[in-house]
Amino acid sequence: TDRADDGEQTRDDRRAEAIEVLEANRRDGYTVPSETLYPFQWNWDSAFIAVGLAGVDPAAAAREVETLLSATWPNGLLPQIVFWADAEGYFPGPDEWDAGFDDVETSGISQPPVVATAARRVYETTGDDDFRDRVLDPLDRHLSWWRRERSTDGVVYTRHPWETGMDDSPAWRLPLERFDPGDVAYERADRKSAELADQRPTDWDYDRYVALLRQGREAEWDESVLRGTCPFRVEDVLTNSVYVRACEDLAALYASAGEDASAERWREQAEETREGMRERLWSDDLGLFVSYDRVTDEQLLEPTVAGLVPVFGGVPTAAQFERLHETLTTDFFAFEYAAPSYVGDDFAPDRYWRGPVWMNTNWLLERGLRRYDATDAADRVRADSLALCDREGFREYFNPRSGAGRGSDDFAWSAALYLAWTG
Ligand code: 9WN
Repeated sequence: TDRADDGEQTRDDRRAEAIEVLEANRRDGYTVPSETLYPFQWNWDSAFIAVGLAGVDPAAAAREVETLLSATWPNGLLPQIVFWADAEGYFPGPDEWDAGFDDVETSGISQPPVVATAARRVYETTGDDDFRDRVLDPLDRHLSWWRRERSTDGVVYTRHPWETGMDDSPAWRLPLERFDPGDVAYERADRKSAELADQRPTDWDYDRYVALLRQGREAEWDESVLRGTCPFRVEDVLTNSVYVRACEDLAALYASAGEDASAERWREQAEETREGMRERLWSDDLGLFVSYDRVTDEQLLEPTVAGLVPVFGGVPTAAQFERLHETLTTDFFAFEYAAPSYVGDDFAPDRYWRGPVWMNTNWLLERGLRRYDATDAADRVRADSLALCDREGFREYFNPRSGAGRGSDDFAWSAALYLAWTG
């Protein structure tokens, strides 16, 4: 029992540290992902942060969600970054993006809409009907934007690797190889040290990120133009999984408000996207879901953790889940710590989305596994996640072999999801 007490003590200490990290990173109504690397409000970061805060400081969680939603563009795009205040040391900043509306400066792309799941969690923790009634409209406008501007048959596409949240995923290599970024002049501000350079995307990738950004700016972020001209149009499997879940969560919020017709409409939307994913995003060869290139009409056959995340939206059929579970336990449980972001030939255990374990994808995966009653697998993902943070602190990502912490420290969503898992 001494041992168990020690364990609990460590956990309590870590929870207190997690709360400190979130408080230190808090600004006026929102939380920055990392004070050193990402000094603005990020879309899906804020959503994960609100999920964690819901159990310890629901008022702050509600504010996090509402501050983010207040940056929804008139057309319904919810930006990847909101530049509420000036900050040094990040490229590309507001001038480079030249996007937003009124006096709200933002980037010109979005990110996976975890915000609907966060809003539902805040609502279910607080029971605050006023909060629910305030978020329904912006959530509806945002999820409608994905459907209207970014899909033809319910499966949504992304038009920038940053929009997927998994910037340098090996799955984007083929689509990025296809176009010539030309001579792009810019200065990176995301590598704070020589050591960090090996843990961040390469210059080859960055040239293409910046070229895509400048093409979007040139088109004044007009979706109807970019739909035809943007060279990177990818149906990202993670974004779609999160989108399905977002539609379900919005439906649940509508149902609790007694708006049954709207609830039904969003449940149908979730099902339409699920069906499209089962058909076009499933690879029988890999036993995994994959992303799909809209430009060349082909699957991007790379084994990334994103391909497991459809469980979060209840996407896999029973037969698909059986295969998926096998792939998970064989390939993604093959390292000391689950679940690496990528397990293919270019596996790079320290570099960003090319191998390291991230807390947010682990959380999406763990929640989804529970949905399929895969308790052992879910328990392993949770236990590994907690062990990594217990050992290394709230790092941005972790080497799946050694467990060593990588990227930023005091990283907000790692702290927040630790709270969500241990609350
Ligand atoms: C660009 C903030 C964000 C995360 C992304 C992660 C990283 C940004 C960057 O940091 O991306 O959005 O500058 O590398 O890839 O998932 O939201 O934490």
